[in-house]
Amino acid sequence: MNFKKQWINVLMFGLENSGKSQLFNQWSKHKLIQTSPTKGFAIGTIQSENVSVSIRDFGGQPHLRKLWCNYLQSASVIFFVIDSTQRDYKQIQEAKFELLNLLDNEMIDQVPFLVLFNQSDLQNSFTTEEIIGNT
Ligand SMILES: Nc1nc2c(ncn2[C@@H]2O[C@H](COP(=O)(O)OP(=O)(O)OP(=O)(O)O)[C@@H](O)[C@H]2O)c(=O)[nH]1
Ligand SMILES: [Mg+2]
Repeated sequence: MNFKKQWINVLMFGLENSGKSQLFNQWSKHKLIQTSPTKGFAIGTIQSENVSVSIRDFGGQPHLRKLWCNYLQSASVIFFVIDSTQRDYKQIQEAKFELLNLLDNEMIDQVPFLVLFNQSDLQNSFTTEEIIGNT
């Protein structure tokens, strides 16, 4: 049978240090590499016979966040990564602000949107319920 190849564009957003690049490296390069803050975005592709998944890992520093909206039009799926060790209430509020800001954009009304709570291996991490309950 001759299947047409499917193309999927995954966009990864989230505040700086939430762990986007670490996840990106594991998915696209299958290894743990020491990361440094992402400037702009990195791009990687995972290929299978019928599907090609392109992953864009965006920088999350404040001055880079305004660039995110320029790429929403191409999104098939959006991942929003949150550092679940953030004990600082302000940081969680900031993540919530950016997440709601994205969800407000009608360009992604029909786009699946996954929120990933990361760094949960660390002892001082909140549970998902605690984060949702506190914001
Ligand atoms: N323990 C632990 N550390 C993590 C995890 N994910 C990321 N880190 C560490 O957190 C730091 C920041 O990770 P990055 O992946 O560079 O964060 P980022 O979201 O890409 O940051 P920006 O590129 O600035 O937006 C690094 O020192 C990572 O090694 C995790 O799941 N567990
Ligand atoms: Mg990064």
